[in-house]
Amino acid sequence: MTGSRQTSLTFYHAWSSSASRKVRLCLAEKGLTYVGKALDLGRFQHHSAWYKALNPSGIVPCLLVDGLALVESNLIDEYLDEAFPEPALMPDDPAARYEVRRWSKYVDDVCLPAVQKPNWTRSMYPIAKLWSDAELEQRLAAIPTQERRDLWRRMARNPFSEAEIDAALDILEDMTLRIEAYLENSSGPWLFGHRLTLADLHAAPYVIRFEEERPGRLRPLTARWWDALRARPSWSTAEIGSYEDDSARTAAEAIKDPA
Ligand SMILES: N[C@@H](CCC(=O)N[C@@H](CS)C(=O)NCC(=O)O)C(=O)O
Repeated sequence: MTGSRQTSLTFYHAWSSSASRKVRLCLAEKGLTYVGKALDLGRFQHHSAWYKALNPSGIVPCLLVDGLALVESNLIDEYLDEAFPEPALMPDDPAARYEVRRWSKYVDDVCLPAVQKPNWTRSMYPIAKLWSDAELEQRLAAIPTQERRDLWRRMARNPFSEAEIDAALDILEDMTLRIEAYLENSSGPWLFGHRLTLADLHAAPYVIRFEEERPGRLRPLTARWWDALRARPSWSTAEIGSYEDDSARTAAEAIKDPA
C-alpha cells in the first residue's frame, strides 16, 4: 500500500471486463495493493444476493474501501486519484480536468455499449442460447436492471448480427480516430500532455478490444501511444491479457460464492 494509510481495499471484478480493467490499471499506477476477487460472469456471481448487496446494479466492478462499496469505474478511479494523490492521474488545470471527465463519460456512454456487442456475442451468447424459456425467466428475475435484462434476453433469443457487430467496431474505430486527434494536439505523449491521466487508462481496455477485433488499424500517433501504454509496469501489474485468455481465466479462477 502506498503511503502510511492503512486503508483496506477489496476489488470485485472480472478479468475480461473493460470497466474492471480501467480500475485495475488505476490501482496499478497508484501502486496500491488490494485483495482481488474475480467473479465469473458466466456463472452469474454478479447476480447473486451477496454481490447485489455490494453493487445493487449487479455489474462489475465494485471496490470495497474500508467496508464502503464504491461502484462505477470512472467514479472509483476519481476516488482513488483523490484518496491516493501520488502519482496524480488528473491534470492540474480545471479545464483539462473537465476534458478528462468528458472523455471518460464518452468512453462509458459510447464505447462500453459498443464493446458489449462483440464481447457478449463471444462469451455470453454460447451460455445464454442453451437456456430453456423457464431458465431464461429465472435468470432474468435475478437481474436488477431492465437494461441488462434486455441484453441477456437478446443473447438468449436474438443475438447480435454480424452487421450490428461491425457497426459497433466502427464506433470503436471512431474512438481511435478521436485518440489520434487528441494526440495531434497534445503537448506530450499522452492524451492530455506530459502527464498520464485517467483519460489514457480509460481508453486502454477499448483499444485492446478494437486491436483484437480489427488488428493493425491504429493511426501512427495512436500506435506509438499504445506501445508506450503497454510498456508501463502497470500493464503487467493490472494483468490485462487477451479477451479470450481473460475470459477463460475468469471461469477457471473465479472466487467461491460466500456461504
Ligand atoms: N458504467 C459501469 C459499467 C459496468 C459494466 O457494464 N460492467 C460489465 C462488465 S464490463 C458487467 O458487469 N456485465 C455483466 C452483466 O451485465 O451481466 C462502470 O463503468 O462500472
